[in-house]
Amino acid sequence: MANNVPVPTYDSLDRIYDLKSLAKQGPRYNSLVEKFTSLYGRKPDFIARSPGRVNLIGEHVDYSGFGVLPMAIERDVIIAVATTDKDSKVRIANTNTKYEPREFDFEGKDTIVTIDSTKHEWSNYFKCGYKGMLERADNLDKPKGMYLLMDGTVPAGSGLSSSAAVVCTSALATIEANKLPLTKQELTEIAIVAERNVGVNSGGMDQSASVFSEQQYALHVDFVPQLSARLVRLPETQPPMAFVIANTLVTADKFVSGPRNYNLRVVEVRMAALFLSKALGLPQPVDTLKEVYDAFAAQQNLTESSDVVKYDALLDRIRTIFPQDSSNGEGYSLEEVSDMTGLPVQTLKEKYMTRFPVETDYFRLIQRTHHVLTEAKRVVEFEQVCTKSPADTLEQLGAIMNASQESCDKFFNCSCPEINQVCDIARKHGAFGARLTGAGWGGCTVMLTSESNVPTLIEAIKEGYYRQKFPDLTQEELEDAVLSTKPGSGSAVFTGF
Ligand code: NG1
Ligand code: MG
Repeated sequence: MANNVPVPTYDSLDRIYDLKSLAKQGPRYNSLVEKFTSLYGRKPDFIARSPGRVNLIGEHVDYSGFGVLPMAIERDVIIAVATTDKDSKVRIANTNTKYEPREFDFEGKDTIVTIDSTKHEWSNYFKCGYKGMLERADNLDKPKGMYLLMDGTVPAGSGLSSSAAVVCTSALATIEANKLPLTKQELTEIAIVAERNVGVNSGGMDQSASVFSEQQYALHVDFVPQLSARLVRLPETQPPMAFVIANTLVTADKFVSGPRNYNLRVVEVRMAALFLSKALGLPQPVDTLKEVYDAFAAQQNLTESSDVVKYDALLDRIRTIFPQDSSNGEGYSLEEVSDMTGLPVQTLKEKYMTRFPVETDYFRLIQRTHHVLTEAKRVVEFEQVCTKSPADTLEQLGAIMNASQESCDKFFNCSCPEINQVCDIARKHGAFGARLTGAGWGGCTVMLTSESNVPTLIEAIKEGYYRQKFPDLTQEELEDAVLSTKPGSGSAVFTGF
């Protein structure tokens, strides 16, 4: 089989794909090429690929303007593509027969293609990438017709960003089919905007991780002053490290429970930023805790100091700055927030609670601020341990992940009993650290362990969690629920088969 592995001859984005991981995927690529050939009666011209991602550290800090540290996982989306000059039709099929084949036409340079975001339709995600790319291609009157076959291994709806993987792959397939001269930076920017066509206000972490990641590296993604990403090498540890991802299978739909969780958190951290800018006497009122952090550092002449020093100074300073609430530590009422920020209740409602619905009696500004600042500091510390790579790297990284989980649970209240249970099992079976990843309130956990302990850890979670709580899962469902992964490489194109 090894000889059959498609050998990448070039990569439109100036990247050489690592042959080791390709060899592992060889049979899957071969099978995709075979299926494609029998479906369309011709061989594909190339295969485009983009992976899913997991966030290693930095939870619920992105919308406060702080950087995060995700990595690509090995699970991915691959699309085999053949092009034609005869028409500008797109025919798309999926190896998973659950997703029926679709066909659509290029609708001209203005519309490109209509996307009905009210329908939960798999091909919409392909259309997003296609449309996003062709909107950029000014002097392309007639795009190539395309024959496509998609194969995805990122479990859908599990917090591993299968959506970004599809959109990035389809955008890449469209670039390559039409030989558009674009960089990875442009691919990422377009994919971020494009995904909004399916009605999700996506932030940028997912697409950046899917496009830019490299094997052995995590990716530090910053959001201000603009989106930027930088590779962070994961150390070669002794024993070698591995990550395990386990889905609690508890679904927390942001659209349903958002008013009490995700959307409310976004509001709480913004209210906290506004209050702190006044209480600290900063030059102007600000909207995010990152702006508070920067302005406070400037005020204290700490601009040249290290991030850790700045975080500690701010955390120390705000320890006594919040007033007592009248609810015994439950949080502030809207009236209290009004007193603290100087904004009338009506203005608060308009500013924070109209665009996205929010339902709550109390706003827990102290706890949320504490989480965000300590978590942002943990991103810095995690990166420092990776760079310095001390003898006890695994223990140190694990401790940071555990501290993140505790903070998410106690201060940000975004964990849930099932996440806590899976993390407990993991720590008892050889995980150095375990935490929720993504928004929380269900969804996935990520744990750090040694490569050799992966089978033991996975078996312990199957036995202690899934077999008790979800005894009816099929083998395939189990394989999608708990999986081991290493930092994988990002978007790439393969040709030459
Ligand atoms: P998930 O649940 O992985 O999609 C969400 C947000 C992220 C970030 C995390 C919490 C979306 C699309 N994603 O991630 O931007 O805020 O929660 O760290 O809303
Ligand atoms: Mg998504």
